[in-house]
Amino acid sequence: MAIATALLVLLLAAPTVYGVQHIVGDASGWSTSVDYDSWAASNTFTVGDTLVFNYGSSHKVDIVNQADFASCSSSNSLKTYDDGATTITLSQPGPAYFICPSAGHCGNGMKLSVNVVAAGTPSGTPSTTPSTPTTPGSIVSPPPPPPPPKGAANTLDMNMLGFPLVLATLVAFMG
Ligand code: CU1
Repeated sequence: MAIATALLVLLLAAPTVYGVQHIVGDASGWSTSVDYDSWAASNTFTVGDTLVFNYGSSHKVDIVNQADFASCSSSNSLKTYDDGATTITLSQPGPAYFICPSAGHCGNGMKLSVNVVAAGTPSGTPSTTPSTPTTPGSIVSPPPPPPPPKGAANTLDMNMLGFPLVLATLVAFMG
């Protein structure tokens, strides 16, 4: 899990040439009794990312508009997939809506809406505030002190532990 998260962070940090693959519902896949609202909330969707729907033969994936998403109607589906392992590329920013058209399934929670952000847009609140202004005369201001070397605290702890040990050893040898 930690490795997966690290990989995801790496992917997100890298220039958005590679889309992130989102497994819808994670291990639960595309099924009833999965909370897709919270699944979507725990993911960030960027243009170029893909959604992977994994499902059994009783299910399908319909791309629908917002109104049909709200009413669980599949009569105007923009697209239907029934291959059991559907990869959909999120090709444009904005909301995207998916439901299962099988009778009663959408009402039982098989509905997913995602908000797709434009590639290159940092997730979270957009920062419109300018960065720290450069003050005139900053040339004469001293450079910031260098950060303490990593592991300095550990070395200190070792010394503090080691000193009594050395003393004890010396005492033992002398006694
Ligand atoms: Cu279904």
